Amino acid sequence: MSRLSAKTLNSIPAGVAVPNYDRSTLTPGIVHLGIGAFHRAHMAVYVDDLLKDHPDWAIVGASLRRPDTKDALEPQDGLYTIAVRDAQGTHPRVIGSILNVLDANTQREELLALMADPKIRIVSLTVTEKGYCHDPATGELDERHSDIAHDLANPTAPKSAPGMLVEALARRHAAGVPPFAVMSCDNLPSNGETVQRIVTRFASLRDVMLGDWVMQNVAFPGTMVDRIVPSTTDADRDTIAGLIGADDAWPIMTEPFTQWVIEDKFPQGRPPFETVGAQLVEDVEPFERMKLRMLNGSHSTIAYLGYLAGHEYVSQAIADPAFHKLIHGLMTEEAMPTLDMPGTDLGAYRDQLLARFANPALQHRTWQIAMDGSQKLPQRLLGTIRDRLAADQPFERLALGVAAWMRYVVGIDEKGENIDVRDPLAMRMMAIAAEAGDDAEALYVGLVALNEVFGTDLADNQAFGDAVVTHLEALFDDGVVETIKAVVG
Ligand code: CS2
Repeated sequence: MSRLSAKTLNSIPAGVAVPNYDRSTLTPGIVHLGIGAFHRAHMAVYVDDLLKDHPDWAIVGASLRRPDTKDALEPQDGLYTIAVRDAQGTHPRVIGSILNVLDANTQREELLALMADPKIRIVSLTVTEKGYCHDPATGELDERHSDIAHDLANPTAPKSAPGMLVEALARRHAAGVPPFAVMSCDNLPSNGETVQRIVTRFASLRDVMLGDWVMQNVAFPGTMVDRIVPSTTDADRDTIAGLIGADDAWPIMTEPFTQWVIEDKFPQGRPPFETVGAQLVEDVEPFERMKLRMLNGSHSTIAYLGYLAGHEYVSQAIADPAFHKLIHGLMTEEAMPTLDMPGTDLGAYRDQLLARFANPALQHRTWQIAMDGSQKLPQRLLGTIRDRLAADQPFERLALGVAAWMRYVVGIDEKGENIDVRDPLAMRMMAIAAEAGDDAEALYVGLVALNEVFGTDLADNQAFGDAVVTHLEALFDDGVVETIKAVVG
């Protein structure tokens, strides 16, 4: 079978949508750092929808860590398939908005030169939470991070996302080119402001004047991004080859739902995202908070408990009535009261989330969501818990989510099998767990002392400690299934 590429595009069967524009007329307006599955299922699709009338907004992607996406897409001229999965089947479409992918490690100069080019007006990012090299509890740059130390010592040859952004901005500043807007599409709280704080701090550490210039001149629009995108498997590749009649080394499987809320702050212009379904708003924060606390808070809770209960996929966990009741309660009783969203029917939002989690065609691994918990917990569960504590309201289900994370990072499941815990703090957490053994209190005390996750306020909070330790003891003594049953009654 031939490979998907510009040459083979016209032999794709009718019925599979392909780019509705002439790719040879495209020019890049966006550089995207972190060209993973999420970007290709989300922003790249919105851009694909508008290139016909706005060909100067195509994307050049960059991989900062592994060149695997570049290796997959290069022989395909940047083309790839996205397949929407629902109960009716798998619906493929070929996306053409990514012109090419640069590997930041081997093509750093080329990438920085492009980022410094006036035709690039937006640099967007999906580098995951840990890619910002920050302290998740405070949202400040982690100045002791090894990549940050490297980039401060070698500012013109950076490897971190903040280092790349600042070097490109410094080059623009020196050349009198107005700055690009920096648009984070990651699940960070107040992602625009958070990235502004991190990038400005990094720039000031390089040079105080540069820091001031970044502070005064660079726009950091916030966004709320939403689409569930499981990792692609070999079976998915086979399915896609069957549907499009060509091999695609890296198709993306996703759900029908997609949402993008963007703060309208683009001094150098932007594509008309509102014409292709995005919501442009003045203040994105309430949307982000809703999504992080409702969707992602539930997701992480399902991931840890679900994995420990032997569920490979989110849909399997949520099909269990006890899980369903727990997550319904977590959202309704504990997350929704902390949100201020006039005009939004939060009950309908919750029901839609429960239905999305239940999509059996999606095959979203609990293990995938469980990754990088130390970077995710603060904005998904801990902020909500802080608000509940401040209002003197119960937070039992949220505390169970935190306890499940603590149980998970021990690295051994209920059958005694090893768990492949992926997390930047994995080594430290495993050491804490080894020390604690099966003593729930000791495990809690060790983990809660991770200030970059819990801050000092939660570590010192008796009510928080009591709630988490009680659940942790139940998880060790009775197992996940019984613990959930006890909570949902
Ligand atoms: C998930 C998210 O992997 C995870 O941590 O919770 O990637 C989630 O699927 C997206 O935020 C949905 O928009």
